[in-house]
Amino acid sequence: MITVMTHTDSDGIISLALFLKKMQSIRVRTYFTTPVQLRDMICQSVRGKRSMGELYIFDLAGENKAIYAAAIYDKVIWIDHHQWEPQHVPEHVKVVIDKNAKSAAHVVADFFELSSPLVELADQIDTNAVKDELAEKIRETVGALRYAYYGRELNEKFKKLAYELATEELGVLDNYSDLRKDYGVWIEKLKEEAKQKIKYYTVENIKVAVFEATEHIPVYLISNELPDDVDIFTVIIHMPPKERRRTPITKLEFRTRTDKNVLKIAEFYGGGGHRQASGASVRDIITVPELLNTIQLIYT
Ligand SMILES: [Mn+2]
Repeated sequence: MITVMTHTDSDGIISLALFLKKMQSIRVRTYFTTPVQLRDMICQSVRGKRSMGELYIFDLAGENKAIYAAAIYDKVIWIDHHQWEPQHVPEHVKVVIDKNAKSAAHVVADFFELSSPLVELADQIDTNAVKDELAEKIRETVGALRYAYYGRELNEKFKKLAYELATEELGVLDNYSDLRKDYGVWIEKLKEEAKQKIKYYTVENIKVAVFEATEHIPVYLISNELPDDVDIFTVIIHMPPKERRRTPITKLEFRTRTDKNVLKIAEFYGGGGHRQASGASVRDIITVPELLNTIQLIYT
């Protein structure tokens, strides 16, 4: 049995689609996850299993413990384009990182020697430089699914989309147009809210914009509307506590409009990503004054 763990975003889904194309759409166990949840997910995925089989990981930055966890599988192929350095990699684990690649999908295609129109679309989406209508459709479909579903159901929807994309008959995206319409209405409201709620600060010479939210939002949509001189755009998402989780969790997303290296601040908070787009998940409440202090500490 083949297990795939991939990122819950367009790049992760396209990476999976390319892999499925290579494997001629055989059935695989699929998990959509984030770098923060990856290690737990690997551990959960092997519970009660006698034979592990192969594990493929796409578009997810890792760390040593996640590599050790993954190594319980018989063979591991881990393909990524985030900035991280694997250490102590066992022989049966192959980690391929191209941090200059615009998308993980690109690295997946290179690794499996595939050529596909999906690669260019993933590159556009993952670098927030969408030009083709198809790329926009994929990005919006993924956003719309995430808006309409959650948990196991969302996983099933993402998986279905990946199998559909694997056929490269991109007309299937039209089946999602009603869903995208509903999503569009929500997006417009969100943009309005952002306009009113975003606060601007200046830390020494650094221009900072902050948006505080209480649910996951498509960060690029708001970032794209910001003035060109915003050095650091932070979305602080205060996740509501769950019954089984008493510690508050704050999700942080960082973007820049001026090429400021926002990977640095994500790493400070234990996260990662890219120089121009990064994020972290913190088991604490992060306040705006605290964030501004951190920016001063790191960048001045
Ligand atoms: Mn990516």
